[in-house]
Amino acid sequence: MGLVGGLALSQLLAKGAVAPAPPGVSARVQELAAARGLSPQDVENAVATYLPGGKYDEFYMFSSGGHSGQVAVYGLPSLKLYRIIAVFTPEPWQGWGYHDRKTMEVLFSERATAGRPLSWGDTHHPEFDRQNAEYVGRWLFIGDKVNGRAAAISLLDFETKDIVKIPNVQTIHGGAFTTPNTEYVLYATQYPAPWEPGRGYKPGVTKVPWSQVVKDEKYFWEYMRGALTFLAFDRNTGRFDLSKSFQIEVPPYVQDLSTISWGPGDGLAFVNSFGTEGMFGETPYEAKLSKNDYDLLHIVLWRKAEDLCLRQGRCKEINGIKVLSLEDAIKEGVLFFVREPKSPHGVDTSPGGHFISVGGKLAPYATVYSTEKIKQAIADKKFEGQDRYGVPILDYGSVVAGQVEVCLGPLHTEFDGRGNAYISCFVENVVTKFTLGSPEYRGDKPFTVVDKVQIHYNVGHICVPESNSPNPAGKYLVALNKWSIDRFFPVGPLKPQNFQLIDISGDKMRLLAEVPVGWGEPHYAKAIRAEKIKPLDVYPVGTDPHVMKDGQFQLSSNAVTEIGKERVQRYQLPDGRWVTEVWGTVIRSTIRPNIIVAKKGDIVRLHLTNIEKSVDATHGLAIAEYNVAASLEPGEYAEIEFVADIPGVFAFYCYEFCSPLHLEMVGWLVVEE
Ligand code: CUK
Ligand code: CUA
Repeated sequence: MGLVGGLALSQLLAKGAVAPAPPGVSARVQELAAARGLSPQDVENAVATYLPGGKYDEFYMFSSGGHSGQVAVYGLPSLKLYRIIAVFTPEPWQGWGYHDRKTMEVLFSERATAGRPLSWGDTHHPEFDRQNAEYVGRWLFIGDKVNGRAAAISLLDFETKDIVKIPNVQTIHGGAFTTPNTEYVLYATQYPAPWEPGRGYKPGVTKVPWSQVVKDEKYFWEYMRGALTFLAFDRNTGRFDLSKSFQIEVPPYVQDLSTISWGPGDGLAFVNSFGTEGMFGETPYEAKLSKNDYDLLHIVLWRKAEDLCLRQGRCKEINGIKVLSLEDAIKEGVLFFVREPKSPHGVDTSPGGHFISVGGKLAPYATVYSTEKIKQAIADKKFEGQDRYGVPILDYGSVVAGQVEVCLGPLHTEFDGRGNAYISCFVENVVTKFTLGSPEYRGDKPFTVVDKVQIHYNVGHICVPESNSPNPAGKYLVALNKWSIDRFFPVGPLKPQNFQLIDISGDKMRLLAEVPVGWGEPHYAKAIRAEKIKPLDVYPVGTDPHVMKDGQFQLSSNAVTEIGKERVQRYQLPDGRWVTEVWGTVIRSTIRPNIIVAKKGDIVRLHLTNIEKSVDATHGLAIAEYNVAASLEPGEYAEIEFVADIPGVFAFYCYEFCSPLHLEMVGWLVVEE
């Protein structure tokens, strides 16, 4: 029994020192709380977020993993980590990139790497597919900042289906963001790249005066460019389609976050930028790139650009994608700018599509623009000037709906669907709640700060389920905090980041829970109502989950679906090399065949099918000395290929503990001289 000040709880209760437990809450709860030093608020928070086994969370949250190159899946409100999805970085638990041939293709093909030795990525902004701007939850898109790549993840089996290197860009950041019916996934450049006029950027090929472009202003402005890429995605095959995609050449400012609007803002895409001062010369950039009093928000009429590129043939194909030149983007009225607060890192569309909110980390306010006013200003040609390339700058006063002094270091805005906005404040360590204007907010305090909550520490992005869609579930907000400092068990100098869960259902925000992220780095997260995600439990036996037709996974003709039908064949290729090809099965607790004989130098190709139909009956294949790791979920077919380059006898085994005879699920690879 817990003691408080030397008295047992029952004695305290008897003395009236502790409030009696409410009906249904046992005195034992108070006893436990007292023993563990938990306040009544702690207990309330625990009850608000505790999720017993067998009960499911209300929301799925998908978080980027930064330089881990992966994506993670959490639940809200529990903040439980359910799994990590391998994307740009090999991952052996999922058999991702260790000789499973299809995963090797997704990761390392020419399509994914453009011939560069890339084996990791930097994931930043996950995004769902949409229909009528609402989130669907069948697909998740993400980008690789460091290598300018895009990836598509199926939310049927939570596996990456496609990685494509985006032509003409080196790094990207403002992506993935989807158009209202997933016609395109937008990826905006981060840092500009050397760009040959009319010939774009291609690593190792583009010829411009390299040293001058980073030293000399004149060359920099002439030969460096960014691009906004609208990648078409084919839901039937689960692949991006470059032939139906287009790109808009933009000035060499540093493009940052993006949003694509709907409703009154339909047809508009927005991209933050900073660094309008130019990334040339030896001045420390941190001093130089914030000299201007404002930065330039890009406004893109993407439907117009689509029409010019894909229907009117006005775009030139450069390195495999149709590109609308900067000159034509200006001439045709596709690209405009408007001033935005300094060092912006977030541009977000309100649920009704009426507003765009931008926070600039070096200005203490959020600027809220009206999408209707922006369209009107474009139609009326209300410009206050133009940039050095002639891109018109819209008249600021004509398009701003409100400017709210929110905090120090405002960054990213999310919405609750009740007329309120929430903005993270990196410098002040708070999340600030403020009201929007009419028609989305109906009260008498438009554009007013109404609440603040303290954050621990250095909050980057925030996540309200289904914010940035017409229908946010404004119940919770997760703060993705860069530093945790003293909040958790110390684990060495590399500290985990901190996810903090905030209840936003009432007038006042309430901090409910926090977890050390434990891996990373999460930059941005998107959450969705759980009922929208419909994951597969088992694959139909023989499914090749990397081949998709009409939006469905296909059965492989190489899958063996019955015990006894396994076979081996050895044959010579026209080029003289030999192949040992095996069609096998795995099921508790045998790998068939369990002896595989090849000759040194053979290409060994294993077609393995997990013929289990039970939920969770995953098997794996690990081969000693050969770096093979393949995970075979129930029903899954996989093709494993490697060259038997050293002779000997090598154990192979199932690496997923599957049954009492898991350790007996083993065999031998014999490689003869
Ligand atoms: S992100 Cu890293 S905190 Cu949008 Cu690339 Cu902001
Ligand atoms: Cu199959 Cu362990």
